[in-house]
Amino acid sequence: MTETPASPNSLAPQRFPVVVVGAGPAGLTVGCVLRAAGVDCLVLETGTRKFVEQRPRAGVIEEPVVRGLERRGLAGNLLERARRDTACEFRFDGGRHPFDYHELTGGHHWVYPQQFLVTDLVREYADVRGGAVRFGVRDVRVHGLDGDRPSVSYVCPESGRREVVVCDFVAGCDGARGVTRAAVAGRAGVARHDYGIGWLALLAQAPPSADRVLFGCHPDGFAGQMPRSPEVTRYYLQCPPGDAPENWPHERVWAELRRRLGAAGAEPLTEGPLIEKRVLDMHDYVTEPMTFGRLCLAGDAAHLVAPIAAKGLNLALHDAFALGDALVALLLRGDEAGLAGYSQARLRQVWDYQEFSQWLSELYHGGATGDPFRAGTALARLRRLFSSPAAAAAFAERYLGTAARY
Ligand code: RFL
Repeated sequence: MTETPASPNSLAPQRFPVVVVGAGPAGLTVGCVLRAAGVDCLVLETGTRKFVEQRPRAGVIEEPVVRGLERRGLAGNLLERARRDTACEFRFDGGRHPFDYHELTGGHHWVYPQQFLVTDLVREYADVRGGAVRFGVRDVRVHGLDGDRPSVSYVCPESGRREVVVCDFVAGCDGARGVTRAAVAGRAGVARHDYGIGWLALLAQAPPSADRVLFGCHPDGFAGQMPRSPEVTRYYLQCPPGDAPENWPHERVWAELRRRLGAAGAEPLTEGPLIEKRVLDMHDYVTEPMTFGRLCLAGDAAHLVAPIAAKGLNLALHDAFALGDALVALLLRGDEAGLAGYSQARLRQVWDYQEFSQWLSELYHGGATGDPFRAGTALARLRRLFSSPAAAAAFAERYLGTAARY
């Protein structure tokens, strides 16, 4: 546990019931839930407001998450502007295989770029609900998490001075590379899984090539298309882990996408300039438990699920609802049950989604392993989705996040 003493040049400590570290989707949602109940909190963020509002990442949001946002007054813009997706399409064996999950289950997905959601949440938290936030802070440290008066300190970007904030609880929402996860290293159990593959994550300045998510399961590697907005489309290409984006010039990217997403009767891809190009080494981790004394982790700070199943943002928001509600119950009503059960309850869904990600990974990538046995079983897994209604329904409820209560 980090126990750095506050530096001598700090001012008199500020005091907030909750300090939230990180202004991503998880942190801002926790902040909004707290502010709606009248609980004061301070959100600390290393990036600028512009940076967090413009960082493109996820885009596929589950219906139960959207309803959770709506119940907390956080879905106004999303419900007005987001697209509803009712089907996806697998491409394999040279053919198109549409999968209409709406027809099957009545359910749908929402497509709303993460940066739009973060922009909505920042505005709601800071401008509407009057929540305190400091952007651009440096060298954030957490102190005294095992006692009942933890604190968080940071270097103020304007004064260069270390400021100290004393609190009752720290919400660790600072993502995969944050300080709160690091603060419990050595104490937490960390389970990690490496897929041994990379994904070249691309954003193209171009309308979607198809009006639905495409999954290309090809012997040369997986390729995906995820519509984001009428102007911008996300694509993925499986590549070796650690590959360099420079190895993927414009022509090579589009040639591979054409090959791996190609299918009889498919419309040609709508090409455009590539405005983001980065390699993600696909891995997952889970930190157990998710609470340590007065520190509660949420979102990617607690667990990472590779973007294979588009679940990371969804899990982060599920965590944030549960953590925000639990903190409100404890701080306003002295009800400890929610916080006491937070970690165990959240980990059930986290593990369920990790397992789904592994299952889906084999379906996407098995055909490109060079191992004829894995290629055969991956193809069987794909075909079963289109031959067994029970298998199709099981996939749909996990894909849509409607599988079960956790
Ligand atoms: P975030 O979004 O990383 O936010 C953490 C915030 O903390 C700040 N920070 C700190 N602040 C204070 N002190 C420190 N020491 C700090 N260190 C960091 C950071 O600047 C940042 O603002 O975590 P959060 O809130 O847990 O949200 C998690 C999601 O962002 C993530 O799981 C998803 O983006 C994953 N993901 C997807 N998830 C989905 O559910 N559906 C998708 O379609 C989907 N697509 C994706 C994705 C992730 C991707 N990448 C880049 C990994 C597509 C991609 C390409």
